[in-house]
Amino acid sequence: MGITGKNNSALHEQEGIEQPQSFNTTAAQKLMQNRKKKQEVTQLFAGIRAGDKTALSRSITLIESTAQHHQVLAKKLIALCLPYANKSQRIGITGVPGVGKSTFIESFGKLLTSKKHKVAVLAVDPSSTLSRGSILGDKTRMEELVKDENAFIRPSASGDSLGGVARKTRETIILCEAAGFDTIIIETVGVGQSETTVHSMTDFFLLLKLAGAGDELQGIKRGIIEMADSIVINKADGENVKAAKLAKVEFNRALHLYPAKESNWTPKTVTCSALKNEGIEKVYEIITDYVNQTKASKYFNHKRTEQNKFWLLQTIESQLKAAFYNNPKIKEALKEQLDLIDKNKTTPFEAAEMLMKL
Ligand SMILES: Nc1nc2c(ncn2[C@@H]2O[C@H](COP(=O)(O)OP(=O)(O)OP(=O)(O)O)[C@@H](O)[C@H]2O)c(=O)[nH]1
Ligand SMILES: [Mg+2]
Repeated sequence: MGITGKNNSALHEQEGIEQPQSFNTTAAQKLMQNRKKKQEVTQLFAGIRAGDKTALSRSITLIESTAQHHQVLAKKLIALCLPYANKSQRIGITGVPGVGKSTFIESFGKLLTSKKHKVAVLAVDPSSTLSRGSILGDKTRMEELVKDENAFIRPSASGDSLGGVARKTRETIILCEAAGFDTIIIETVGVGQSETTVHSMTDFFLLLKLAGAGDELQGIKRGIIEMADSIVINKADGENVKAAKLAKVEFNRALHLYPAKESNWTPKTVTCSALKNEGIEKVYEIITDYVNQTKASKYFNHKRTEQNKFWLLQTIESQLKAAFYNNPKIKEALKEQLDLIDKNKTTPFEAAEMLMKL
């Protein structure tokens, strides 16, 4: 064994030196652990600021963890990142399964990186089991973007509630922005409630559509069209081109029936082929126009402030709810009250009042 050999090293400690009795080992261990944790957060933060994608991934995993000690670290990390957040454009993309969201994001993302943007792609998918499946799909459909050094793709946060997934996604946005990503794309499947959630955390909301046979407006929830800042009719290629153009005209006509938006922005309908990489540049122009226009009118920041207020209330609501239902006293009393309702011995209002007083 050479000079670096374990036993010859100057750092090697002799065995058999006992700890003094008065020394509090658990306190010392705790101190060491805390120091280590602090170091971990500092290192992750430094990595994020350096744009290191591995550090970013690890940080997001920390955020997604439900372990109490991870959440403490995650909070510290987010606090460090916050001053560097907010400097991005956040784009929400929705559309029914198979419309081509992932394919579109691949083409659009490549266009963005070719224009020197740094792109982070996140997904909101409330159904955790489904999202596990689509991770594989997305990685193969975003083959080029995955390899792009200026792109970062993170599959859906899984969670048991949309609220939980939403919180994680909002925190992930902050981390990505602190890591220097200037465009955040958030994909969600256009079924259920997740579109509303994504809409409430993005600046620009894009609805991907297909040109269908017959009534173009069938099967689209009115609310989603109202939210859209742009409707992009995808798969406008081959035999589909004609139908897509027709759909574009119909949507444009339909959009005029809606009241003017608070942003003063008139939603634009265009056609594209994500697969053939056609019409993508036009979408980029529309989004750039939107950002310029709303920044000039100050609506851009106004909307973000409103979103923050919304999320503040949302967070309070969910925390109050959790605190209420997790309270052991409430749990027991609630059981009793439900039982009383079964026996027709109380009314829901009386029971609720009684529980709230607790
Ligand atoms: N012809 C044509 N096919 C396309 C186009 N865009 C996507 N596709 C195809 O449509 C299928 C679905 O595309 P995806 O990008 O996975 O769709 P998605 O909306 O992400 O689907 P989910 O993640 O399941 O919701 C794939 O087979 C794509 O190759 C397009 O512009 N033209
Ligand atoms: Mg997809």
